[in-house]
Order: sequence, then structure tokens, then C-alpha cells
Amino acid sequence: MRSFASFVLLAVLASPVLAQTPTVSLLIDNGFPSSGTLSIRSVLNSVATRKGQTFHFGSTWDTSYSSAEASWMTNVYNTFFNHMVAENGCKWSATEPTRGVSSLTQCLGVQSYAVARNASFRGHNTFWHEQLPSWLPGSVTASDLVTNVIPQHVQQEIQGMGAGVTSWDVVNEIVGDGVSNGMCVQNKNDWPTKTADGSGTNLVTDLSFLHAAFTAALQYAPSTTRFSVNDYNTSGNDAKTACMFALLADINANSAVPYNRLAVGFQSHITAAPGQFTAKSDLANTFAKLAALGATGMITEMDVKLSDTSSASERYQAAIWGDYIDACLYASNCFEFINWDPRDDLSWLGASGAGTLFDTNGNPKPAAYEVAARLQRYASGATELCATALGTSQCTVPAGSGSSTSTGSTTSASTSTSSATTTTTPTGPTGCASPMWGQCGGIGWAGCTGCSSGTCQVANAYYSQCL
Ligand code: 9MR
Repeated sequence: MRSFASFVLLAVLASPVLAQTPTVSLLIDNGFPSSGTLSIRSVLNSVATRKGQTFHFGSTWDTSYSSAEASWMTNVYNTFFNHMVAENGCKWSATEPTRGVSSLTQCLGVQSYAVARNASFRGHNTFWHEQLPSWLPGSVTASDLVTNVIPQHVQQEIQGMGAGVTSWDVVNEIVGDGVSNGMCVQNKNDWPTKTADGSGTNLVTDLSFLHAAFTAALQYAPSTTRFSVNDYNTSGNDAKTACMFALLADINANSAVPYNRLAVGFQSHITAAPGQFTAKSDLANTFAKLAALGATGMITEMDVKLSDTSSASERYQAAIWGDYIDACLYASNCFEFINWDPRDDLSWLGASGAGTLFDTNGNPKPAAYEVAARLQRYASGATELCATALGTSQCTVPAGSGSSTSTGSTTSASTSTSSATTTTTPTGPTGCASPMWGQCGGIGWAGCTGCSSGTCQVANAYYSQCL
């Protein structure tokens, strides 16, 4: 028999592990598929019906993929994703390798891939402190940079890529992690770039580089394109997020970009550990604050790094992904959700980070099924779930939660507790009709069972759709 002392020692040793990985409750435990083929393209159409505009759900694509990887990607795009971003092909080093010479081959190549797969495309990015062309750092003066180099680059890229771009990351990673020179803008690696006259810091202080970039974007982009400030750690309730809001106000005032064209991209490179991601309630608040301005928020680079691939860790990853996609789905102003890299072995984190929706063999992980379930549940008209990443002590997903009417199953975006209260399948009303692409049946569906256009076709036990 173990002594009390050894029991205490074991408990102390074990507790950090337990604290890292809460037990979570998921939709895939409660009636939604957790195996088999994932097919959600039609669900995304129904999400769009509820949202009132297209919902773009996608991943990165890189022109360096092998033919086997590209062929796998094609299958995933046929069934799962409907949106695409170039992982590297639209960055400054690729698009203007020689000053004044526009080279959009890679960027256009990824856009064509998207179009060929019936997917939409977003632009990443016109301006960043990394992946700069070799001619740029140190070769130009500050005034040349602001007056010519930046606006000309933004113009040639945004104008050259044309109308088929949902949103452009006009600037990437400029929001400060701290305050320096009285400004909260990032001065990473002599941001925005070293200048020949050594005045890089002045550029940051007066934000003229930022105004030049957004003014050019507004001038040369089609009226449907949104312009984002894309960054990490700007979705919470903290100083960096406050800086991001200050920056938006500055861009709105000084580049005359209306708020309804402005967006914030929440990169969301996060880790599956308590405190290492934004709580769902904070995400919801940040989306709501942007909505109050008339601006949009989007999840632009989501991955959730794991320290191991145990079932508990993968379930935690699924719960976190579920919270993020729910926060976006239930926000009135979130229409784009990009997963950064399609599968673990293609991830910038490396396969060992296990940070994507699909494993190294290309098989969907629990997070992929959970995300599909969240999309399906939202499309069915259901109200929002509690925050699953907080663990079962805070949030228990209701059994049979495909039901949009189960009492107490759903509450607010915050940390409310919910429990299973119904397992019955409501009968849909008759005498009304769903539109084309709309849901018309499935377990838990309480809406119309007829179609005003098309016929009601069974996609799976949980989802029938007017097609
Ligand atoms: O995934 C990208 C990787 O292939 C590049 O080598 C890297 C260069 O710094 O950039 C990665 O993508 C980054 C994105 O463009 C901006 N946010 C952080 C991403 C991950 O580093």
C-alpha cells in the first residue's frame, strides 16, 4: 500500500498535467459524426443563408505542394473548405522581387487554384516586416518609402489581383506587444524596414507608412474588398487589443477608410493549454466591439498547438476550435475563418505541433469533426453553445444537441453551464418552405420541412437540404 507521502508526491507531480488538459464535452459525443467522410460544402451554403452572406471557411495553399499533396488538397476542397489563402505566394518578396516590377504569378496561381475548386480567395499580405524582397531593407530613404515604395507596392498588388479577393491583409503584425515612444505600434526588426537614412523609428512614430498603405488600398481595390489589420493576440480584453482599436480609429481618420471596409484579422496561432488562447467570452466581446463600429472581425490563421496527441489533448484541441468557430459564427460581423495550414505535416509548426484539423496521413482529427458539427448546428438555426474549452465543470454539451429547441442547451457566449435536458427529436412544422440551400430536415431540426426551391435531399441523419 502506498504511503500518504508518496500519494501526495504523485498528486503534486500529476496535477500540472491534469491542469493542462481539462476534460471536455463535445458535439461529436452527442449525436454528431466523429468518424467517416466529412462533407460540409453544402452546410457552408446553409451557414451563409443564416448569416445573410457567404461564409468563407478555408485554409492555406502553397504552390510548393507536391502533386500528391495537391491531390489530397483537391479532395479536401471538394468536400470541406470553400476559401483559400496563399501561405507565402502573395507576400512582398514574391510579388515585387525587383523594385517596380510586379510579379503576381504565385499569388494569381493560388487564386486560380481557388477558383478552380469553387472556393473564394483572400489576400495575405501587402506589408509585413518578414518576407521582404532583398532590394528593400536599407536601400531607400524614409520619404521614398512612404511616398513611393509602399503605395506603389500596395497598388500593384491589390490592383493586379483584381476583384476576386474577399479581404486584404494590408498590414500584418504591426500592433505593439508593448508601448514604445508613446506609440503602441510594433517596431519589430526596424519596422517597417530599415531605411537608408536610418529614420525607421520616425516612420513608426508618425504612422505615415500605415496611412500610405491604407490610402492606396482604398484607392485601388474594388468596392467589395475589405481591408484588414492582421495580428496575433488582439482578440482579448487587454492592452494589445486596445492598441488595435486605436489603430483602426487612426486608419479610419487618416486614410479615410470607412469602418464598413475595415476588418481585424485575429491570427489565432494558439496552444492547447489554459490561458494560451482567448476565452470565448472575450472573443465575443471583441467581435461585438468591432460590430459596434461597423467593422468586421475574422479568424485568419488558426492553429492549435498540442504537446502530445493523446485523446485528451486532441479533444481539448477540438473544444478550443469549437469555441473559436462558434464565436465567429454567432458574431454578426464574422464571415471568414481560415485554418493555418491544411494538415499537420504541411504546417509551419511542423508535424510534431499537431496543430491543424487533419493529421499527417490526411485524416480528419476530432477538431475537424467538431468544427463540422458546429457549422451544421449553426446552420440548423440552433442557439449558441457554452464555452466548451473551459471543461465539463463549466460547459456540458447537451445530448442530442442537434436540437435547436432543447431547453437550457444553449445560452450566451460566456461561461454558462448547460446540461442535457432533452433527447427527443422535435418534429418540424409543415406548411412552410426553406429556400434553396436551406435546411429542410434532420435529427433535431425544428424548421420547415418543405422547399420553396429545389427538393429536400438527405445529406446525412442530421441534415437534409433543399437542392
Ligand atoms: O506559414 C508561413 C511559413 O511558411 C513562412 O516560412 C513564414 C515566414 O515567416 O510565414 C508563415 O506564415 C506566417 C504568416 O504569414 C503571418 N503570421 C504568422 C504565420 C506563421 O509564422
